[in-house]
Amino acid sequence: MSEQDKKLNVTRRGLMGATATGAALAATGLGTTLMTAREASAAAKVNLEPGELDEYYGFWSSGQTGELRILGFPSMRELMRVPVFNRCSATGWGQTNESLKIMSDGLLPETKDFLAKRGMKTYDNGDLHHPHMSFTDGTYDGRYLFMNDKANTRVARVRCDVMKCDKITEIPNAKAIHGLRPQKFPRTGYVFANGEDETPLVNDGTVLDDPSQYVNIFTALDGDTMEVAWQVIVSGNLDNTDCDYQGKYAYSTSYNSEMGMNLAEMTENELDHVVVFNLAEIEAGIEAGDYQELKGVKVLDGRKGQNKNYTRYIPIPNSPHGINTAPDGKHVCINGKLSPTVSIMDVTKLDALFDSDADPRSCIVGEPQLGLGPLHTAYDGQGNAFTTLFLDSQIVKWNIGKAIEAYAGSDVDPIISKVDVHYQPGHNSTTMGETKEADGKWLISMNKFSKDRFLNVGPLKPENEQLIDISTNEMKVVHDGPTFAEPHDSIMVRRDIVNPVNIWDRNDVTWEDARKQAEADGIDLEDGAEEPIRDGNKVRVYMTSQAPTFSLEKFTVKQGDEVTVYITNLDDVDDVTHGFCLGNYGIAMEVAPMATASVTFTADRPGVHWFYCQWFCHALHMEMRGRMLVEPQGA
Ligand code: RUQ
Ligand code: CUA
Repeated sequence: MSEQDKKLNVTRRGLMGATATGAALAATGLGTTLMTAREASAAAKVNLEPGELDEYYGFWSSGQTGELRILGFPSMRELMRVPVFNRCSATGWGQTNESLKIMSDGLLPETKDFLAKRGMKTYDNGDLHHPHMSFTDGTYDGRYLFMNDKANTRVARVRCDVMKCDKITEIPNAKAIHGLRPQKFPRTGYVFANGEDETPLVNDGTVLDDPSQYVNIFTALDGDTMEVAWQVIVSGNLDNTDCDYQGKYAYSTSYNSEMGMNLAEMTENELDHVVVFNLAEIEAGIEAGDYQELKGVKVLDGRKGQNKNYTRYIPIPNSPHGINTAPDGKHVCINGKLSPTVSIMDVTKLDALFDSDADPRSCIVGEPQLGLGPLHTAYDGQGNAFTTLFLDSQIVKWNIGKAIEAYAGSDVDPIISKVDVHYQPGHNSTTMGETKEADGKWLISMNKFSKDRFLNVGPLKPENEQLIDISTNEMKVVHDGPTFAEPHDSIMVRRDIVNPVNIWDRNDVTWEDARKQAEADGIDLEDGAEEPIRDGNKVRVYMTSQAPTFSLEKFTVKQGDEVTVYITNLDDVDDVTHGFCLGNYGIAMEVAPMATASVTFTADRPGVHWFYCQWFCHALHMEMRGRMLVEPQGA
């Protein structure tokens, strides 16, 4: 425990300390009414003093905005936005050559063709639901973050050293990647990704109304290379996924075992299922050649009734949604959604399902009734679980051990307490809660509706994310945090695990292509070139930036030239980011300390065009500008 943690714990328990904190808050005008000791200590931790740092990094998804967000937690201050699937005006993500390479390299050839016909190199939208960090030995290791794109069936990776996306892979054969989790043990390893929408296996436009030809696909990527390792065909569509702490199994909820195409068909069955994937059996199946190759991927058949050892189907009440492995390494909560129950699966009983064809329900060891609309469960690492109740607008705290006793026949009540949240919670997360190091300090409830909680901003409302102190049995909402469209999920990572750099390493792979091109042109990126390099109608402009100047004050090209501007930022000082914005050409990008960035465009507007630095970098930032002359055709 750190010194700061010890102090906070003492404050929480000690009456003297609490009174002092309460008095201090009252004196600053924050405490207007009498605070309980516990309110005072929680409030003191949420309202950090100016300059004080948060205890946790929060990594937030942004749904249809398509970016990753970094928050300081528990203050809930937004620290950074990391563009991933979206086009970003500030950083040039989706326009610079470096970002376009990352966004397009991993697309399928058919997608590249499809987009090229629309004049695009990549999609510029995405739907990012689930950000998760890479693991080593059951806990976060600070290497990477992985995330899904439901809209365009992709998986992306963000490097935690520079907090930029470095790989995006489109998943073949599957449709709509939704649930996503990295392997926890021994390391990541695999990244598991669920296809939510079922389609005909060969989707060439000849099949619409024959459900027997529709399949759904579970995918494992290699987290190191971001290539698809293998896929398994399953029955029913896949919703959320997680995996165990032994490195043996992954499992996914499935809400449409009927393979229905409309609402009535999809919700017909009383029981849907969880699909359990046996990793060793799948690897052995590939070894033995028991797969078909589809779009370059080895695809195994794990459908119901195939009698293969790749999968098992465990019946679960109607339409389960979230699936969350507890830090005890043994229990997994499957959230009922349309059923008021959470089903507790014991992973140590899964071996028997595969070895001896035991009754699939034999691994369900508890099924407490918790309330209406259970969607996701988080943990405190002390045997308790926190489940969001979407329809009740509540979080319920309950005890896993007691729920198991109750299922076995004793009349204990597993429910400890409930707290109202505002309103309609989807995901919830606890600090370090999806690792074996869950610390039970904070819970965030990610509420889909905010209604009356904030000043009215028109018909489109923010969401509301509520911070809940879970240090005692009675949960306490201590902060409301509005967020824009539409974070689904979040993780809170202890700050000692995340260690980004302050300036780029000049040898970084991000601008490898730029470096190669410069070498071919006989130029050092760090020196720039005094004149544009002409190569037919291709023109390359090499500039450096050092506050408050660009190395070129002007350059000349011809109308119709394809121009590439390379900027290398020679300032190796924290925070001295420059930008390059070319007026009335729709061009803008970020160039962080010691980075190179480049952008290519056609100079089809003759005349003098100013370019300027678009990141406030210096007292003479406004003066950091220059001219591009485009000579008219024929001149
Ligand atoms: S899902 S609200 Cu896209 Cu994570 Cu459950
Ligand atoms: Cu450089 Cu502003």
